[in-house]
Amino acid sequence: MAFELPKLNYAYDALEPHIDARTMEIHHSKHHNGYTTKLNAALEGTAQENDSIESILGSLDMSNGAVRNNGGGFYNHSLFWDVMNPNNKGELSGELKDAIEETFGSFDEFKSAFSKAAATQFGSGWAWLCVHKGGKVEVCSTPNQDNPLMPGVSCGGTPILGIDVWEHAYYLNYQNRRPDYINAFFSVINWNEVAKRYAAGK
Ligand code: MN3
Repeated sequence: MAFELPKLNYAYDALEPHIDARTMEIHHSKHHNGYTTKLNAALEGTAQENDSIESILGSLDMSNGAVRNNGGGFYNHSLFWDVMNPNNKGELSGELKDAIEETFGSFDEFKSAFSKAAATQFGSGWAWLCVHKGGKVEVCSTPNQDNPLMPGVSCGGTPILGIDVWEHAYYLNYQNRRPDYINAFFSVINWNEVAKRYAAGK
């Protein structure tokens, strides 16, 4: 069964002024759609074409560039849309808050570590908050469309929060000011969704 471009749970302009509507529209309908289409083409007729994306990435042959790039792109963007919320109603609380404070000392120190990972990822890539079995959290970054589910990539574990730092994610609104985009991202994080992913992945 082919993968489908997931629908957003909000309108393209719902994250303004933090992320502009034009960026969201191109990012979702062009970039994410392209990864989805190319992933399906790469999987068609292979033994993995009915597997879950998590299973495909977890057992990935890293020399398979088509599945690595497009499977990563499909998964990463699907997560990215879900961990944002225009209403920003969720608050960091409960066991995820405890885990973040245990690892980083405070929310502000976590924000600093995550922002630094995102700002210093050279070129295109992603920064992540991941959970390991047992509940410990970790921040890391990956180049291109790699992610921590892939064998031997960065911090491992299950990504529960991610920010796209490819220029296509922010250039229209922020040009070269990646740190401003990263800071704005913190205004639209859907902590309820991140907590749900933490509970499932710990
Ligand atoms: Mn992108």
